[in-house]
Amino acid sequence: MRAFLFLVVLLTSAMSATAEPFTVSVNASADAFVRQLQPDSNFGKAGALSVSGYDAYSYMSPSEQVGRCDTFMRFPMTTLVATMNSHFASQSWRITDVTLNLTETTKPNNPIFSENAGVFEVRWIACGTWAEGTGTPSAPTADGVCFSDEPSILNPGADLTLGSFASAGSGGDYVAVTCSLSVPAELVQHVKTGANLNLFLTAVDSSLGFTFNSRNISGGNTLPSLSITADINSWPVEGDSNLDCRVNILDLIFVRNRLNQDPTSADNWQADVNTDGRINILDLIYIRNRLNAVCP
Ligand SMILES: [Ca+2]
Ligand SMILES: [Ca+2]
Ligand SMILES: [Ca+2]
Repeated sequence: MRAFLFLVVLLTSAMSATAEPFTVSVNASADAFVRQLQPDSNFGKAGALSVSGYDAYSYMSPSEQVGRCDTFMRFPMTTLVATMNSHFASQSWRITDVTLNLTETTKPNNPIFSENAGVFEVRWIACGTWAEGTGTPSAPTADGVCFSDEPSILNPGADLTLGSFASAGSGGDYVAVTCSLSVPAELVQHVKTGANLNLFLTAVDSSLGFTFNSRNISGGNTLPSLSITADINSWPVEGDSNLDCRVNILDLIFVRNRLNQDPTSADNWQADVNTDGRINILDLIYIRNRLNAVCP
């Protein structure tokens, strides 16, 4: 009997142990920069991407104004979500960190590129229909996204900023620029659907000249990637938002006090009991349908 009890304790502690955070990285499936001074040109096949401000000047030809350049990037989420689902054996996981990994290059091989320290913004955009195109700085095309498309792609009412980040602008070849993005509930929900994630990078500082590797760069250089880290959601019993092993009025109060808050912040994940990336009436209903449940 004593041995049996010991086994039960062992099993219980194994089941309640927190899973280790798990990270999956994906490379971009499309990327392209656009340039204000060549508003109808596409550069989707260039080996570099560029984010520069209006006052940026050419790295190779310092008297030549480069002007504003913005960058579009697309990351596929289908395989990432499948990998997470497989790793965590269910949909019951939460995203704790999203990082954009870029590699600055300080010897861009074309006068269209600039190199100067400054700050840029990373924005998640709702529009996913832009085309990468096949143009290069020496042979621009019209078969993909270009600067004049921006008004039809960007949507201030739906796009969300994910933070601002600094580029050093110098310091040698191939400097890693790691952008730890904010993770709003809308982003979590979007990623979990497996839909592509589309990002837009634009200068905050007008003198910024940030040139970095695109997915098209050759020679074994580091490609742009997005890393997503997730952890398992672990309730002792389904609907037990305050983790006290019983589903009751206290769990409803716990959720009510966090309604519409960001589920990735602090212990708010506990309130998203139906794991859909939002804290709302559906979580209250989820708990109501499980009232009086207790830990097994
Ligand atoms: Ca590209
Ligand atoms: Ca409870
Ligand atoms: Ca929810």
